[in-house]
Amino acid sequence: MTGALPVLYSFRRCPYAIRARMTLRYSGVQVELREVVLRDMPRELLACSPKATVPVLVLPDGNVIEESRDIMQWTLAQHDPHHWQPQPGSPGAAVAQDLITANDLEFKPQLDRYKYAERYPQHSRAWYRSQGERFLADLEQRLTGHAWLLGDHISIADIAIFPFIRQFALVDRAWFDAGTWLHLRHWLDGLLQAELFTAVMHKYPAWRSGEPGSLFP
Ligand SMILES: N[C@@H](CCC(=O)N[C@@H](CS)C(=O)NCC(=O)O)C(=O)O
Repeated sequence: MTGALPVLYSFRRCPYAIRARMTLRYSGVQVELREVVLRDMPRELLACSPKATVPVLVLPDGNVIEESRDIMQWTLAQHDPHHWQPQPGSPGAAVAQDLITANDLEFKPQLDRYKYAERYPQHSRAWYRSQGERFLADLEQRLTGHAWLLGDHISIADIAIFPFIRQFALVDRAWFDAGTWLHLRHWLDGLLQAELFTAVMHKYPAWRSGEPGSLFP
């Protein structure tokens, strides 16, 4: 493995890591992928990112990008062939930022409580689900009459949010399929079937210290 590549510490099923890998694959920026075990984070990762979450991107110059959203931004700044990134200062740019923030700060905690309701006995699973449904309703409205969240063009917002909607739907797919999320379901299923997603879900062996990682994409 060449030492000149950025190193991506990743975990296959982590939604934050999925959106980072999808963006890297789209942009064609090559990295050395190191698949981690969450409960046994490698010391190399902890040395450069003590907060101990994935994904983390370590650049060849030693800079460390510790947030998946920043990894997406950095990657698109390298190469963005189909303009996932809205024009800076455009209304689309503001909407994308707001949607991703709502996803990360409001919807993700609701998703966790819905998914792991037994750990949060204050409310029922259905109650936590109803909290998350408000975000689904917003997305459904945006997708009514448009293929993508910002309009007729796929963007960073679709990819940043998709892995979390996937998880939400997976908690009880029968419930999700029976709901009124016609356009959201279509959007989700399209992305689930896209090569961009299926390819980044390839299973890599857990990385071991001192061994080369895997070339990605
Ligand atoms: N804000 C971070 C969140 C990353 C995150 O929470 N990743 C989870 C996995 S999905 C993690 O590494 N958790 C550490 C653990 O469970 O020990 C980002 O966007 O990258």
